Amino acid sequence: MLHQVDASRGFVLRADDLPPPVQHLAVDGTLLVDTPVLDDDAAVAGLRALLLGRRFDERCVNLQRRGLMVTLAPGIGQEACSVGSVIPLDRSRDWFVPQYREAAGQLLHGLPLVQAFLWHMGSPLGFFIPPGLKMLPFNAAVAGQIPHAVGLAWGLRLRGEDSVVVVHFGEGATSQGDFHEAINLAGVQKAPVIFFCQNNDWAISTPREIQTAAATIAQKGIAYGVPAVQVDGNDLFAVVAVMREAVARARRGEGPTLIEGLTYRLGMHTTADDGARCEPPGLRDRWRPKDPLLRLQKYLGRRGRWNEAIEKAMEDEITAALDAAWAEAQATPPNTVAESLAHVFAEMPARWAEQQRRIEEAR
Ligand SMILES: Cc1ncc(C[n+]2csc(CCOP(=O)(O)OP(=O)(O)O)c2C)c(N)n1
Repeated sequence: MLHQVDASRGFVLRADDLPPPVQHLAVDGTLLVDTPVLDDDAAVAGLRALLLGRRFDERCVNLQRRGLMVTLAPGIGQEACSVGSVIPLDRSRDWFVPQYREAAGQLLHGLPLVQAFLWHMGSPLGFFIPPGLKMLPFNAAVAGQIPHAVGLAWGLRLRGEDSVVVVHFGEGATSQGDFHEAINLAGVQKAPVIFFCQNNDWAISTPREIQTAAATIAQKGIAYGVPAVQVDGNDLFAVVAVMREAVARARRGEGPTLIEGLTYRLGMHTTADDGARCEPPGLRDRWRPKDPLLRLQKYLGRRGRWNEAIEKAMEDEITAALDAAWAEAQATPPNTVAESLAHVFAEMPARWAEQQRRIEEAR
C-alpha cells in the first residue's frame, strides 16, 4: 500500500498526516517485516552493487585529487537509494535518469565501468550512452533533468510502450521551478515516471529547513495529485519495496509517484565544494551507524551469507574490476578541444570557434 495523505480529513499539508517512513531493516540488521523483499542471493547481489558504487566513488575522489579526473559528486552513504530504485526496473525497457550522485545505481542499470570513468575524466566518449542502455547522462544543472524525465515517460506512453522512468534528484531540487512544472505535468498526464528525491538534508551548505517551509518533501506530491511516500533511504529492502509498488502503479497506467528517501551524505558535496564543513559537529557521526552497507551486512551475517572471507572475496573481485576498467579508460586517447565542443551547438557560434582556435594554438 502506498501511503497517501488522507484528503477526507480536511487539512492535509501537515507532516503529521504522513505515516512514518517505510522501514524493513532495523539499523542492527533485524528484519522488521514478515517476508524479506529480496531473497538471500538477491540481497547479496544488492550488497555487491552498493559496495561497487562506494568503491567506485572512493577511487574517483582519489583520482580527482591526483588531477586525473574532473569535479565529481560522490554518493557515499546514499547508495541504497539509487541501487534500490534500479533493482525493480526491467533494464530492457525502463529508464534511469540520474542527477549526479547516483553512480551505484547507474552501474547496476548497466553503465559500463570504463564509461563511468571516462565520464568523470570529462571525455565526450563517457557521455555516449551505449546502444540499448536506457539511461540519460548525468546532469549538473539542479533539477534540469526532471522535465526531461517526464517528457521521456509521457512520450514512451504515447508510443504505446509500457516502460517506466525513474528520475533522481536532491531535496534542494524540489525548490526549483523545473521540479514543480514537471511533477504537475506528470500528474495531469499520468506519465509513468517515479520521482525519487534523495533527501540528504543539505543542498551544499544550505540545510533543508531553510530551503523549504514544507515539513516533508513527500507532501509536495500531494498538491499535484501524485501519491507520495517517505522511506528510510538507507534501508535497501524498504527502498526496493516502495519502488516495486511505484513501478507496478506506473506500469498499470496509474501515473507517477513521488518517493522521498531519507538519507545522508557521508562524504563531500563535490570534490570542489565540501558542504560538510557547515554541518553541526557530531551530526555525521550519528548517521554513520545507519550506513546502508553496514545494515545489509549485518542482516546477511545473521543469515550466514556474510563473513570476513566472503567480504574479502567481494572486495578483491571489485578491486580487479575497477583496476581493469581504469586501465582501459587511461588507454583511451584524450579528447581534442574540438571534440569537447562539437556536441554543444548544431552550428558553433563564432566566438566559440575563435576560442577553440586560440586554445589549440596555445597547446
Ligand atoms: C540550476 C542550478 N543552480 C545552482 C547550482 C549549484 N548547485 C550545485 S549542487 C547544488 C545543491 C543541490 O542540492 P540538492 O538538490 O539537495 O542535491 P544534493 O547535491 O544534496 O544531492 C547547487 C545549489 C546548479 N548546479 N544548478
